[in-house]
Amino acid sequence: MTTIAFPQITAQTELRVASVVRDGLSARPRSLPSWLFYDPTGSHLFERITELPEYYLTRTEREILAVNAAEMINQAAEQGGSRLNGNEPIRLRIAELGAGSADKTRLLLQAAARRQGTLIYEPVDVSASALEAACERIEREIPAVVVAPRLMDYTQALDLEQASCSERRLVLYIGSSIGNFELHEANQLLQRVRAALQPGDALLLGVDLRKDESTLLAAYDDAAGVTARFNLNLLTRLNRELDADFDLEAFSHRAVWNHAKSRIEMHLESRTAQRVQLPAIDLDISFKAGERIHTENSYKYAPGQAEAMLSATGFTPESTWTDARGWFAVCLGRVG
Ligand code: AVI
Repeated sequence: MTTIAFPQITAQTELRVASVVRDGLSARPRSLPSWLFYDPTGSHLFERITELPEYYLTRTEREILAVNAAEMINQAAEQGGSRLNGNEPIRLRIAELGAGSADKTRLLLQAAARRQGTLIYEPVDVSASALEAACERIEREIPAVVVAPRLMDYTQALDLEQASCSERRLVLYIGSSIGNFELHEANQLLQRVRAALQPGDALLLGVDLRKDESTLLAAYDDAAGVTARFNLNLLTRLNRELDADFDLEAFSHRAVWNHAKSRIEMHLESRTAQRVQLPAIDLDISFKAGERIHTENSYKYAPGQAEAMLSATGFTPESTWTDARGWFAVCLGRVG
């Protein structure tokens, strides 16, 4: 059982929460960053979202991985230029950004373990509890995998240990998490990943693709109301962590398709004119009826867009795997 403690990160997070909430709620239009969703309740609600009938993303990506994991692993290990000498077989070392529950990752780890026997897996996450859950699950289910957790905020800095000369690193950034960043931020993140890698290493990127509006809206406004609870939980978090007095009954969940920007937006809409106080950050806000707090963007990529982003950030796009409906894509980019 791996126990991960890192109190410094908790203190940094508290300061960061106070600062982003003060800035975001004082701005017009008002906004909050989507990483605030993921307190323990929010993480649990997100896991429930991934199982909803309307939320096609996780299921579709899992299907793609289930069919293609062996090919993805073989390609990551065997193609592309090599920095390796002699006849030594190439071993993959797999890192994953935002480990989450590591559910779909198992398919890739199992394929890699079948190919090379044992394997090092480095889940990278800012949440110690998410890392612990991922470690516990992977160590229990795939004994051939040695888990080496990395507690860090990869959106700020990515610091991976140098791989040995007989290893090639494969970084997983799956689950469409890149879609929650503005396009320029997504590019910066990919550049940061590129900078942490060496020639021959590879990135496996999962992106959600554009599709009809009704499918998209249902995925972000499900009939059971789980996504609404996920969105509103952000206010519960501010009540708890910043002594705020948001009345959850006085805000509604809204999911909107922004066609021009090709993204689903989530908002919290004030049902009435009301005042909210956040004494911990010395903020007092007056909401008009109908005024919104923008809480998330989820970009839906055009076919070929992820490959173009990989090219623009120093990777050579080598292969793309998709599902029969063309709803989701997993792309392999190689460091040249
Ligand atoms: C984590 N991320 C990829 C999810 C998404 O679909 O953008 C977060 C989410 N928001 C609402 N439902 C799920």
